[in-house]
Amino acid sequence: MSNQFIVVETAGNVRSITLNRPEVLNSCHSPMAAELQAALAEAGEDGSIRAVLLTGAGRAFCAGQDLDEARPVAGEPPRDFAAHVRQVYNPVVRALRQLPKPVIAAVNGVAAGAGANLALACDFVFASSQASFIQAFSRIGLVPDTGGTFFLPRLVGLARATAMTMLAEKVTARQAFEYGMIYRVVEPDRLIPEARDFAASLASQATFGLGLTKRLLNASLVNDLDAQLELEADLQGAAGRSEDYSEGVTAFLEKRAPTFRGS
Ligand code: LHQ
Repeated sequence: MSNQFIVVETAGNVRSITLNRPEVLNSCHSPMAAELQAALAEAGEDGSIRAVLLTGAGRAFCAGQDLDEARPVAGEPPRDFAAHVRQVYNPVVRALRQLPKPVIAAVNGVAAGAGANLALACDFVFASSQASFIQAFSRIGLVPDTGGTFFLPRLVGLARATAMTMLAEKVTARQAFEYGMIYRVVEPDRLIPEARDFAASLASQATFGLGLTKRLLNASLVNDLDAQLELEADLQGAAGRSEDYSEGVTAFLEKRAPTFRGS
């Protein structure tokens, strides 16, 4: 599929997706969201892809919903934002979390509203030291979406999540790192090279097991201990039947580096 609002590239086993509407800070309108949904689905289906990198073109990562698309129109009833969130944002969050391979966000600049929460739904968040995260929703009378009220309290605790969502203050990349919201802060010119190297390195790991680990971590956010122990047992069973386990343990015993195929 040819894309107008995102750029999709493949290098080795890594699929890069770049949000590409820099003139509006990569804010998300329905056509861009449709392209993103399709690109994530393709990355999931393509067995040669073993890590995904998500970033933004220009000076921003993503400024959330394109407010021009969402503006009220005089004389017309209010837009159905519930339907919009279900069609546009929820599928993207589900795709990011259900993709059985790691997703790395390289947050190159401001990430606001749904754009901030898009980043937080990824497995690893690298951020430029000049990036920032703004739960901008309350500034315009809306509530957080795109999984923000699920991930943020779990990442930073209820007190900080309350302040971020109700006050909509800018959180710098360094603060985000200190709060445990993101994985790494990188100098701006090193962001993409480091995130790419990291993604390539992850893509050479035991991808099948990483996918199962992601399932476990997802489930841990809602399961009780017994349910989680059961799931760990089930998925360890699956991991133990994988080619990667066979290779990993053989390589260990032969005192050599493993060559994982990701299955
Ligand atoms: C934009 C946007 C934008 C359009 C910058 N839209 N043009 C779900 C369901 C349904 C409806 C609503 O929303 C949602 C989920 C959400 O995401 S709600 C939250 C939506 N996002 C925001 O409220 C953030 C709005 N943007 C900002 O507050 C600022 O632009 C930030 C803080 C991100 C960056 O500020 P600056 O660095 O000062 O840049 P700027 O404001 O000058 O923006 C540059 C251009 O980008 C500008 O256009 P212009 O033609 O003047 O150069 C902005 O209008 C445009 N832009 N965000 N979301």
